[in-house]
Amino acid sequence: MKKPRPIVLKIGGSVITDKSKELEVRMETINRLAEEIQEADIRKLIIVHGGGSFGHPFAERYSINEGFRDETQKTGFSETHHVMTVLNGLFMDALIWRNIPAVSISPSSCIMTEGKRIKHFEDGPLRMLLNMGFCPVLYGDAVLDSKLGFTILSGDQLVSVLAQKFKAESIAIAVDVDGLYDADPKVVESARMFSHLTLEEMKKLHSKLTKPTGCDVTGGMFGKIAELYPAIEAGIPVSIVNATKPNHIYKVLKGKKVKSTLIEKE
Ligand code: IP8
Repeated sequence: MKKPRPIVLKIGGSVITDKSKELEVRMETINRLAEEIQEADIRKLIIVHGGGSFGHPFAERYSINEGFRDETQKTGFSETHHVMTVLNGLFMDALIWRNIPAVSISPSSCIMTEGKRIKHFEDGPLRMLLNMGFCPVLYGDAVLDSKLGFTILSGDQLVSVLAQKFKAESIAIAVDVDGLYDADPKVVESARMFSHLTLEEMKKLHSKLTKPTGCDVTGGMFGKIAELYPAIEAGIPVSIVNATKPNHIYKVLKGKKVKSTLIEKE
């Protein structure tokens, strides 16, 4: 029997937190998503979540993304990592109380970047967890960088690397809009949503995509998609789906039809 390939699910910070208020969690959404994940009962699932109103305001306050420049940033690095563990803890609670064998993996303890790109990844424990049927959960984090001292690793770069490393079957990106639009649907009423795009079409569209709104040090939707190109190039399809709507995550995990944008190599 063929070994099942994992699905990588990224849950955007704008879904599980309220980005207009610092450290504001959307606990109801977290609980509903945990229920949908439990219901879907995926054999191999890796979850990554974003920083939202936890990681981003702290990363910005202390310029963590720009690297180590002065001593005062050090507690900022600690705070940024710490608030991410707090958000992660809330998410882990919701998963584990629903009997999902989820195990949190802190990127700052197993990943180092070089010039903001993942260079070292101690992936042995993650690999074994996955093979044993656990559900590893990672998140965007403050990490050490061999050139810059430290930086911010976005959940999206992580998703792309994980999907390629573990030969994922697919990637699901959970956001707070219905998919990819030719303009920001929260600003432009007539914005048109794409239900299917090839990588080529995607690249052409690139410059028109929504720029980040609010506080997001890793580039919002624009940065997200660019990070996924290598994974799409490797043949891994990406679905962008609205996780603020009930059952959308359940459906995308089960491969059922749901309003979303599918991006494929060809
Ligand atoms: O929300 C960034 O992760 P993202 C995490 O996936 C931090 O871009 C610490 C700002």
